[in-house]
Amino acid sequence: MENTENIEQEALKEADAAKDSGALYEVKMKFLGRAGKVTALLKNMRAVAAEERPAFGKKINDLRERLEAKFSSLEEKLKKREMQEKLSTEEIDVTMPGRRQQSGGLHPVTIVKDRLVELFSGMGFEVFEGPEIEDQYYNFTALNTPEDHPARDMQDTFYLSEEFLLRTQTSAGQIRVMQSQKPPIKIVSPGRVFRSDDDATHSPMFHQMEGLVVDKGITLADLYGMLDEFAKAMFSKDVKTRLRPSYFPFTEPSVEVDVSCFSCGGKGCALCKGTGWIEVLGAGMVNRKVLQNCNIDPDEYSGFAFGLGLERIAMLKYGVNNIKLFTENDVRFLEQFRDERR
Ligand code: 2U9
Repeated sequence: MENTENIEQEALKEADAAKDSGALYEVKMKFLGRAGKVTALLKNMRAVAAEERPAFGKKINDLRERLEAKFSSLEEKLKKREMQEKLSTEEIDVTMPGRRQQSGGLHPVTIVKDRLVELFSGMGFEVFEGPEIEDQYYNFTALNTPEDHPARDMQDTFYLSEEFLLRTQTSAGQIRVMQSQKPPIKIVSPGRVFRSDDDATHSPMFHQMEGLVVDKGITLADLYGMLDEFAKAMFSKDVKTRLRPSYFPFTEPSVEVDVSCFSCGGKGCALCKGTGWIEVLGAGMVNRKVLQNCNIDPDEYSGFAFGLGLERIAMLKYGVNNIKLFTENDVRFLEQFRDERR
């Protein structure tokens, strides 16, 4: 009983001496906390004679209530004082320059992709994105690439197993569309492709966009007209387009597509290496064998296809001289495209 009075005096004294709400909290814990002195008294109940226990218990509970009331009134006072102190010492300098909100921007390859999707959607193409992991059949066999073609070589293609590989061209996915849909087919496929290739203009991962049109009566003239529209919209309305003969297993005839140099207008400069022309993509009429592989009768239907590298287009459009810049993600490079829209 005596002990409780001493403890009360001690608690009141220490509480009054607390300089701030933090110190007060410490005092409160010292007495009322789980390991506090008042709590310890309750734990000592056993040492008290049975007939005195009710009176003793009440005494401690009363003490606890008195102390709690004391602590909360002191706490309120201290907190109020602390808030006033804070308000009178802290100040806001409204003349300070604001922190600039750094806004992000789109990656140049995304900008080119979006622009192309917009352009081809406007011409009635649908977007189809196939899987990045393909098998030999879709990536090569269906596209008329012979068993011994160098493109199939381990040195050029990343194999995951004997059968599965990382697609080297998005046309692999377009085969699936041809097998599951009847013509007319009019699709573009943007996406990542992978080739074991590595220098200033080639990267083991890059982005392509391939297009495919299959219907009755499609000719090379349709391809040429469409490509000419594409080149004018993508580079400049003054550019001219020309086709050169080429070879791809999946198209016959195959062409390489040049645009007149949009930097010098065709007179010859560093960008076009003095030739006046810049190669931008490959294309051709879908090989009869590819149509047959997809159960499309080549005597009834014909089609054209084209493929372009998004990094290549971005390099030409924005004057980028190394393809690695697109994957390094150096902010000093990327921020130059922040306000670029197309
Ligand atoms: C199907 C059949 C044929 C797509 C085509 C090219 C020509 C071409 C290159 C451009 C730069 C690849 O990324 S690159 O290295 N592509 O030259 N691509 S024809 O032909 C197809 C597409 C789909 C069913």
